[in-house]
Amino acid sequence: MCESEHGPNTDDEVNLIRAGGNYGWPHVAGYRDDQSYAYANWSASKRRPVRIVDVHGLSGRAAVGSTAEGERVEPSDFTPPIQTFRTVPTGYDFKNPKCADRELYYQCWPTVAPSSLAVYTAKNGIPGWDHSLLMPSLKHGTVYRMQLDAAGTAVVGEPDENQPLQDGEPVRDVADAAGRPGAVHRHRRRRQHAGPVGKAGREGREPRRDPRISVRPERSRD
Ligand SMILES: [Ca+2]
Repeated sequence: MCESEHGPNTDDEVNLIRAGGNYGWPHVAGYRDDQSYAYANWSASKRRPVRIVDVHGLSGRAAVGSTAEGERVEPSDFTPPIQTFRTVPTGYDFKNPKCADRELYYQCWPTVAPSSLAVYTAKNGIPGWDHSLLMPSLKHGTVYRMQLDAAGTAVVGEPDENQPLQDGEPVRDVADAAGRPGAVHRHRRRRQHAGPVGKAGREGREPRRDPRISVRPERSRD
């Protein structure tokens, strides 16, 4: 069983889940590499109420201190992810000027914001995609594809980021469509779009049936 998860501001990750495994959180994000992440116990804050600590700006850590990834989890007790996304080196500037308006810097953080994960096994489906993991992104309007090895326990090579959909809006879910080899359902909110990955249909048009990609709208939560 595999799962995808958000990182705090870097290191979205995919894990191969096995019983009893320690996957690190909250002491480790991504790999146990001490890059751009250190655990901060916000509940220990005394000098400043947690509610005003600048969590998003990362400047409130002095109020509670922090521990490096290697301090709390031993290598022998840690199961690393089979893939991480957007690991950045220590010293990375998380305050991208593009997101300075109202200081919404988190919108520019490196995370891709995975929304789900699916195993693609359609042997006669999209060429080259058999035996892959598909991970949609809420931030980049695309579906990341990871090629699995023969045993299905490791990712081979680098993820294929595919071409972003034209509208760049969140992709929430993908799934094999039973009886339609190669089809992928892209669940969206309110709108209906259709087309292969990299080509979005026009808003309001009846979804076009495509041998590779089809769409059904996600139920509105409004
Ligand atoms: Ca790490």
